[in-house]
Amino acid sequence: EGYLEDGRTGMSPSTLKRAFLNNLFYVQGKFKALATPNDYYMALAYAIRDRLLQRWINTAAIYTAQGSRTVAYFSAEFLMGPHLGNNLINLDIYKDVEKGIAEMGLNLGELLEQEEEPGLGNGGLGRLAACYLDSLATLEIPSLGYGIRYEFGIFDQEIEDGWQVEITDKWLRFGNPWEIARPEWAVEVKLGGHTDHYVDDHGRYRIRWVPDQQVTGIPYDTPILGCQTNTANTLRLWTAEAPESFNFNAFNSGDYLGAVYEKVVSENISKVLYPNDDSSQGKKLRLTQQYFFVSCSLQDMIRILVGQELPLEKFHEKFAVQLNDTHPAIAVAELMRLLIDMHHMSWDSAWSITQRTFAYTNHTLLPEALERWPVELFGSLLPRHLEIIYELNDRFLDEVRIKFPEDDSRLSRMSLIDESGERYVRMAHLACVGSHAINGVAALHTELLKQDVLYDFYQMYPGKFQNKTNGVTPRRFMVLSNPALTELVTSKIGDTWIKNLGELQKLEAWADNPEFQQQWRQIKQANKQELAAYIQKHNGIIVDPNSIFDILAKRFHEYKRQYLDLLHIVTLYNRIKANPDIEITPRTFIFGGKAAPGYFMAKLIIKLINSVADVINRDPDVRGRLKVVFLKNYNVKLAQRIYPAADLSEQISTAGKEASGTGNMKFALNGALTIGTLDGANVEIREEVGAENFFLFGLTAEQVYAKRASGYNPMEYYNSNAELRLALDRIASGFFSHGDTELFKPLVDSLLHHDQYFLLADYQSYIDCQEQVGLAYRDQDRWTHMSILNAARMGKFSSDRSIQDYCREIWKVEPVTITLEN
Ligand code: 26W
Repeated sequence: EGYLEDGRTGMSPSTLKRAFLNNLFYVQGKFKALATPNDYYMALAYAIRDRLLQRWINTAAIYTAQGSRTVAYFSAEFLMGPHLGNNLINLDIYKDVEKGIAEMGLNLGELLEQEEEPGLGNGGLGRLAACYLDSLATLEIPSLGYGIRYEFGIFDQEIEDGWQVEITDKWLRFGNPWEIARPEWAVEVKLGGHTDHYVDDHGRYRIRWVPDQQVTGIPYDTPILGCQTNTANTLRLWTAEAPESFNFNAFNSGDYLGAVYEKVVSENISKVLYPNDDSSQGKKLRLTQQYFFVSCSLQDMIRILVGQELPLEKFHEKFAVQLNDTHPAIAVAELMRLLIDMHHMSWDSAWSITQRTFAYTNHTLLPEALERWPVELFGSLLPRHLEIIYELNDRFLDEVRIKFPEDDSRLSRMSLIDESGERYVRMAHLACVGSHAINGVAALHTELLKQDVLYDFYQMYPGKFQNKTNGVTPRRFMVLSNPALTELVTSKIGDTWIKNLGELQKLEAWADNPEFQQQWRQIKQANKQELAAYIQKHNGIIVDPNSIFDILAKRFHEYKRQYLDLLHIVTLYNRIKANPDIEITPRTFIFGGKAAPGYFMAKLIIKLINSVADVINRDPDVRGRLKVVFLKNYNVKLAQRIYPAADLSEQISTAGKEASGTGNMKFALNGALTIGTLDGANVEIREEVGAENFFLFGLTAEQVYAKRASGYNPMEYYNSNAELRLALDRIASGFFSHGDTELFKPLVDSLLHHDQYFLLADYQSYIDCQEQVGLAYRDQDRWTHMSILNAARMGKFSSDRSIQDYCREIWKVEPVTITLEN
């Protein structure tokens, strides 16, 4: 009594309230009559940031004092989503804050809406990195995320006349309360120029890189708080600036504009995220971005090592570096350069350290997404690295020759340099050679890597290959986004499932309990109503919360087959037109996702969805039984609204194409049933939930390969399947395009003449399976039973499980407990 909690660390409701009002006055310079929603958001964010700082500083102090072994997660993308709500959950003060905010006449939900999300990623790969940071902190693993602080993240998607329009994402416009700049830890990065071979003062042969440009990397740190622990790790993102002094000469000689131009060129490096998640286009700026953040990060790690008075020979003992796809794979050559040229280590010692430092995760089987850089371009930006890669390649190919004598075609297949036409540096090969572990992101994907994409490397180094099935964080994708379901679950099995998702299995005991079933249904219904309100507000479409919410939300790509979903919709519509009284389970089809700005076919599919929606939603014959909705600007914020409201999760990629998928896990965790192919992690989801609780259709990966090999002819399916023919003819006829028969011709033709992704081969199986979905939904008890079992059996797909596997089998790193000294 009479004791006043510290205003910056105290967690009682009254202290939090005082901190909030203090910030409103002294940080935002406002009082309630003048405050905007953003002022309130900022005031709360700064109050929460203070609580994070206390944990962050204690964490850093303990890691430094103990010299802890540390994971460095290198990723060109971190798709974090809004921080405030997640931090409230992980601090375990969400409810208290919600109440305190309400007592001041405000609404926490509205404040949370203010946060501009850091969309520093394209999709699955970037979001996976964010889930992994959450799990690393929750599991108390010393770790750093290293990446790029893009000034503009993934574009905002607008829809105009049914077409996608891209708008720059100015996420830093109102400031970012979650980051702290650390200019005192800036590093210099060289670019371009040439190398210089010389003999030093001690008569030793040395190589010097003489660059023609230099940029400064400034680190910006964001604390990453674990759930119900004091651990707060760091996400360190680099911004590129012109070095203070670099063009001082030009400046002094009167070339003011020249000097300013240099500054602009430097700052371009961290300006914008490349919005492609499908093809590698060999753009020099992209390689510059990759090299920039990798060089900054490795130099930063050497600074940390030296600061802890550890010798460079211990680099791999101090750090485990994970390469998130090949985007940071240049790190293999950069660490070699730093150790050899800058720190005078021998080649063999440097190589041993390098290989023991890195591990590589592959995220894609699409050949067009494998990164390769024209040798010319590569050498003009990184002349020294090209020399190092040539030397690595000579030594590597000697190893291959010893293991596989007299096999020239193998040598050319495995070479770090593709010499079949124009010469390229193959980044996946560099990553494989420079790493001690290589992993795929789902069991099937890892098998396909071993049998196909990385077959030669598997033969060469079978011991390097491992599987690490992806996972998602239940904190953001359940506790934060689905509070009602969280409360129901906790009321039955306690709350330890939040950090130990396997415990959800205890829900199985309730799967047939009528009262529990009813509560489960009511929550889904309420979540659907909320999404329905969002749809009405943003699309002006009224949807029926009693209909099946059938949702496909992910990046647009032909292999993900949004178009197949559309063929089902058009088929149902055709049935209604042919027989208006037909019995049909009412459905609301919801789509969300962005297309790469240069991906014509993906953008045309978005246009087709919106065109079909315009017709179906208006047609009185449909009598509201079908609705089609395209939600614009699918991002983490919107995803958090979508998963809790889904009945049916569409995971319909061509088997053998989707490496894992992670949305599939988030939907099922929130009680959606999956209709899906045997692709990526769907295979394992089905294994876990049981075949009887999963709607399976389509060819297997093996059948797809066999069909391709024996000559696939989509026209045969068109000719022999009347409903399919009718659906395609409707689209081709201009029915959905005001009579324009040209607009969607590229889409129809691509199916009839190529159908690279086997939509027509899978069409009938999909339609039949959807029929089963409709029937199952009519039996609400059965559906609810399946829904409960789906959620109850998601334990495997927590990112905590994934991270534990990485820690034990790749990183060999242990937790460090953080205590709060003050
Ligand atoms: C070079 C252009 C480029 C950019 C990004 C090519 C490829 C990518 C990523 C690898 C695309 C991506 O996000 N892949 C997804 O990674 C997820 C996390 O492992 C998987 O769940 C998805 O199946 C995979 O498509």
